[in-house]
Amino acid sequence: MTNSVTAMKAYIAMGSNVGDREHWLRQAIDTLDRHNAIEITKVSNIYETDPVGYTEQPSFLNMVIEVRTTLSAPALLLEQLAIEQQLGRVREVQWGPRTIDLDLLLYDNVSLESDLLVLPHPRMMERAFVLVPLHDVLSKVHLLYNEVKGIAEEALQLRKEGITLWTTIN
Ligand code: X6L
Ligand code: MG
Ligand code: MG
Repeated sequence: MTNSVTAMKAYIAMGSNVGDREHWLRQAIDTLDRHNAIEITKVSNIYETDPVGYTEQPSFLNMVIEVRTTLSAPALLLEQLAIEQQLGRVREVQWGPRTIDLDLLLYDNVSLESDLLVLPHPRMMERAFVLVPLHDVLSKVHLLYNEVKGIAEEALQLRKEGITLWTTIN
């Protein structure tokens, strides 16, 4: 019954490369924040990044948020998927353009591998578009902080994945 009473800290990566990208990011934040069991506690800068994986698509805006939630990790993931659908995400091409993508990176210090969800996110340490905004918001006492900081600072310096600061949300 742990998760029904205890708020857990989680980190969610967000990306958009269709239409008014900043609008979709703000809509996703607002929708998460309106959920009774989710509180937004930190919001990273927004970065513009070159598409990775499938490169023939528009550039992305990427950011990461920290939330506190009484939802379990699978329940939080389902909420993220619901928001992707509410904001008009249509899964056409794998790795293709999307109004909004919400990826659960970290949930407390949980490690898990189920068919639904793998935590920590298995590819997060390889992606500048995840690590640079994660470094903005990750708790300095988190087990991964020093590793994230080192990779993120170098990636931003080298403009890995074309990463550049887009804007800072209030
Ligand atoms: C080889 C093969 C090397 C595949 C990389 C990397 C595939 C990332 C998919 C890969 C490979 C992904 C975003 C993106 C996507 C995003 C930026 C993905 C899934 N999402 N590029 N590409 N931002 N900049 O949010 O992450 S598609
Ligand atoms: Mg993604
Ligand atoms: Mg995703």
